[in-house]
Amino acid sequence: MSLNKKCKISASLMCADPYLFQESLKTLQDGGIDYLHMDVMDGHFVQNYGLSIDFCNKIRQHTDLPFDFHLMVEEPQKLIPRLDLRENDIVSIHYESTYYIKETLDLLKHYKSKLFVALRPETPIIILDTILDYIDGVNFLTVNPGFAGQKLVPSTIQKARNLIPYLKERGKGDIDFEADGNMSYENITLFKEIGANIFVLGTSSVFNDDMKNSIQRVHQILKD
Ligand code: S6P
Ligand code: MG
Repeated sequence: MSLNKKCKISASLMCADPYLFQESLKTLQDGGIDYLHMDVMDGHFVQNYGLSIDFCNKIRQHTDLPFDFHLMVEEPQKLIPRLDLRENDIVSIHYESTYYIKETLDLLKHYKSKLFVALRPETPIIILDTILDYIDGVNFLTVNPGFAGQKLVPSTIQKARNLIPYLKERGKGDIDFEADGNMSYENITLFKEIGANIFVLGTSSVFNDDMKNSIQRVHQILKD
């Protein structure tokens, strides 16, 4: 099922080889990706550390691509003012990461970036009820947040199938549906068919020895 939205690619920079970073960034840009996905972690909300804020802000100097921040941190409202946010960026926060969800969404509105709420595999869709009017999209995690290279949690397939009617019934069928985690060519095809329109690409598809051709292969899948 398609929501007739243009499909977009968000490349997960935590999957880049640090040694080849400059080259990989150029390949991604030349390959026509839409966003740079920045996984920011604090070692508490998830048991890992991702890209640092200073690192993300520094990358701004080397690209005009919009950023797609995925904040896997407790109390994201404390960190948001330190991000170099731009108008076309996406920022995802997890529902469970703060008691101040509405205040955090209000804070983000001030920066004019797109506001997404991230759903872990176990987080029920119904939690969106009270915040649907404030968000531009859902970052739908198909793996447990925190690590690249995981396998898709099977129950997320039915959950994704439930998301589209849930949104449409509430008049929100036009908000973005981002699929994040184990987006292999097969899973991109499946989630496109389900209705996702932004695809986070990591080790499962483009971060390999042949990034250029892998990106083209994803473009081909998304345009069919
Ligand atoms: C996981 C994170 C993701 C990963 C992505 C990596 O916590 O939110 O954005 O970077 O899943 O891709 P892959 O293909 O290795 O799962
Ligand atoms: Mg992510």
